[in-house]
Amino acid sequence: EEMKLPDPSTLKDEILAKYPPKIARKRAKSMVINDTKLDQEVQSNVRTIPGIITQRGCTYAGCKGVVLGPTRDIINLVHGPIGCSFYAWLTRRNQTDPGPEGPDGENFINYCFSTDMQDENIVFGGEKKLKQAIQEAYDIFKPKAIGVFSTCPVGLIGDDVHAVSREMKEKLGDCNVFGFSCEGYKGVSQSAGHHIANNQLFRHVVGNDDTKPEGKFNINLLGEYNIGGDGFEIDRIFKACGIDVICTFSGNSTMGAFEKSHTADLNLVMCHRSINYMAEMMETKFGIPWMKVNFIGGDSTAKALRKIGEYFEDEALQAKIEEVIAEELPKVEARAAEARKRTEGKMAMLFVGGSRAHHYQELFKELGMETVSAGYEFGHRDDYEGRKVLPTIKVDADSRNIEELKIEADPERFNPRASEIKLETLQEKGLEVSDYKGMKSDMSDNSLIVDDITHWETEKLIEFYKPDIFCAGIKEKYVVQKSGIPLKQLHSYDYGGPYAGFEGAVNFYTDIETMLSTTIWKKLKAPWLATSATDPCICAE
Ligand code: CFN
Ligand code: HCA
Repeated sequence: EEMKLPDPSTLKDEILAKYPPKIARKRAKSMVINDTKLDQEVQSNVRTIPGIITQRGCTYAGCKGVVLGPTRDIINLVHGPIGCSFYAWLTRRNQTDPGPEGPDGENFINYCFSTDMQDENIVFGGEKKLKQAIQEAYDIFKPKAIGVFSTCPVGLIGDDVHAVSREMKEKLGDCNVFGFSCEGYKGVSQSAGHHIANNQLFRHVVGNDDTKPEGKFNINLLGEYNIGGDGFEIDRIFKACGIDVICTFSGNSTMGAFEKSHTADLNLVMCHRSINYMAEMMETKFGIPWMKVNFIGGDSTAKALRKIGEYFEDEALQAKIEEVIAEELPKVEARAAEARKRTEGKMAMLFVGGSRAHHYQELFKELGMETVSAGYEFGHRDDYEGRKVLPTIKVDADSRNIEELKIEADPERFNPRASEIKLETLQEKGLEVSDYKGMKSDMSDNSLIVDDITHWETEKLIEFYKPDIFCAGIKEKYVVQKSGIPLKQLHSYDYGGPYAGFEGAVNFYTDIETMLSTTIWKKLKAPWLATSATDPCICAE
């Protein structure tokens, strides 16, 4: 049954009271006490207030780390000081397999490529060093492609990574070299980096190979990055259903798969925030419709599969999908029922990225848990309020600095099946085509939605709700645990996973059940609560 949530108005007032008035006015708009009956606006995608501790990352992280990072046969060359590369090296847990060529196939994921800019390059320019680095990477690895990623200093000194890339592409002949103006400071968060990555991938790669696929039901999975092996689990399910994945954007992906991705019949969008741009551009140019899906949670996975079955209007496929669901879902439900003995009625808070703070509420629901408060680091209004708000967004902070590609239809290369199935027909069937329901409508009344949560707000929320589990990232983990609350990382999964699909749900239930069954964090005393230097950090009972 529904849990009745406490009214957090006094909490909100207390939080805002500590800020200078101008800042309080700004933060107030990013903190919304949910009333599902109202069309409330959640301020988002605006600049973080300088001086405030934010969870956010930078534009370079969103472009290089998130979108291009998981592609295994491109060399991602970072033009910048070594720290930008080193501190982003393999931290995101995007997994790869050796691919059909076996262990000798190209996989550069384990490497760290950087121009290692020095003071001298800042003063006299770094283009020469960049050319040398591209040449060196090419000579050693002979890759199909090299992507060049700009870090903050590159934008400040004006190195032209696009001109250098064009020149080197010409010179090398058989290597696709292209650049990204994804300087860290460029947007208000990593979100700007997603947009830049999508634009360049669309411009330089998608559509380069017209080879027709052999499968019967051909899809792309957009916005799935194979963190902790999520993509492998989803692939396993697709395979069991007889659905062919042309390309995943971009978990365990290859340049070859991106090049052919426009031959698919349907785009499935998992993380809308990072990749809606690609879905829109592919629909305009190649006529491929897209649907929002969610493979986090047993029921969501079943629902997504049924949506695909309906799209293809094929009885044999639909029967196969039902068979797979009948085989897999009972195991998931059984594990949830068992775990619920320890999780039922507990409280969760989720402050993560631009989609997981929403998607993972589903898994907590299946565990009988209530999400009392949640928010994105860098979501936009549509991620909270649904796509209906898009036309009313006046200034999209991200897009001010981002080139808008003028995409035109290419009727010659429209996928016949994709363009045959009219969007209106799908909408008539009630399929959420090109439609996206945000976080807000899925949350309870009186839950507190907080965008780009600050450190101060995190502390106050924990004090007020005393949640049973807090979900965030590595920067939050230890601070939260020192206040006695277990923290589940929903970025890296704390070395666990997969959490997507049917097997992923089972893994998640077990991990959460385990975390909620220990009292160790409550026994901790935070160092800042110690009464003397010799006061132990573990309270003896
Ligand atoms: S894998 Fe994705 S699912 S791509 Fe995005 S919005 Fe980040 S890296 Mo961290 S875990 Fe996170 Fe999402 Fe999409 Fe990951 S919630 S913050 S930029 N994200
Ligand atoms: C990023 C990547 C990140 C960081 C995770 C974290 C990821 O934002 O640059 O803060 O723990 O998922 O690896 O979101």
